[in-house]
Amino acid sequence: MTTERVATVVGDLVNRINDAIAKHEVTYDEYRAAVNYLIRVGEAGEWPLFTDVFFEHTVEQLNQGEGGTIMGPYYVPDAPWLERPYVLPMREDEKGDPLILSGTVRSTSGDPIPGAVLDMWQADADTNYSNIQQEPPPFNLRGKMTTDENGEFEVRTIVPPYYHLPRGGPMEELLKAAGWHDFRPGHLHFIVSADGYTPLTTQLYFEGDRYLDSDVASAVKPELILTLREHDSPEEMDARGMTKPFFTTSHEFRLKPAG
Ligand code: MBD
Ligand code: FE
Repeated sequence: MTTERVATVVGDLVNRINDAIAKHEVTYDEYRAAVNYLIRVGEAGEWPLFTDVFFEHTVEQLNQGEGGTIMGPYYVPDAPWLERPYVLPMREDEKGDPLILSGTVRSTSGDPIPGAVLDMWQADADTNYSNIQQEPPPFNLRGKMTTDENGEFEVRTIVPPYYHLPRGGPMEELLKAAGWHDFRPGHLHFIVSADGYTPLTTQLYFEGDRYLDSDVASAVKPELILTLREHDSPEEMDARGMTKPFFTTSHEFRLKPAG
């Protein structure tokens, strides 16, 4: 970043914070509480959470636009490459309704993209992310896969129920102090990439989720909402080798040519 860019953006940010302080006649006690709070956000390692919840959506809108949304704080590189038929790594007794997500990766002009990479991650049914929270084993519900010669993929996982941010730290403290909830709709995260295309970071949500219209991270877009079909007949379960009722849905990802 150039000196001019830093001075322009940071200067504007500082002015706007000073304006808010003046407008609301912030007291010394409030100022000191705020400074102490910001220090604790850092000590708790919650800066990625804090910034992604409050600000990433604006950066994302400016830089990705339609079909994308925020990455959030819990992406981990080096997730395992999966083998077909794709199943996200999970515990034998993984909680949650089984989900089979199928779909296609296409260019924005509509051509299917064979060999596109989907790097996928999600929380478990208790809102824990592997490699972040203690409970799930490493790389649980994280994996990489590719599209076939028709640009298609299919992966089995679980439907993540609606989600709350990690609790017990400064983020929860602030949301409670403001009387705001800490929920996001249930979601699946993806980075979709292919040679010659700009990688797409996005998330998929589920129709009917109670937090679609009030995501604490402001990251829901209508084109990212999946419709689930339930399959609960013995015939359907047999055909898919499933031992309990499951859901299916599909989605089309669109990548912009690089450049
Ligand atoms: C998440 O899981 C998430 O996806 C976002 C955007 C913010 C906090 C936690
Ligand atoms: Fe998430």
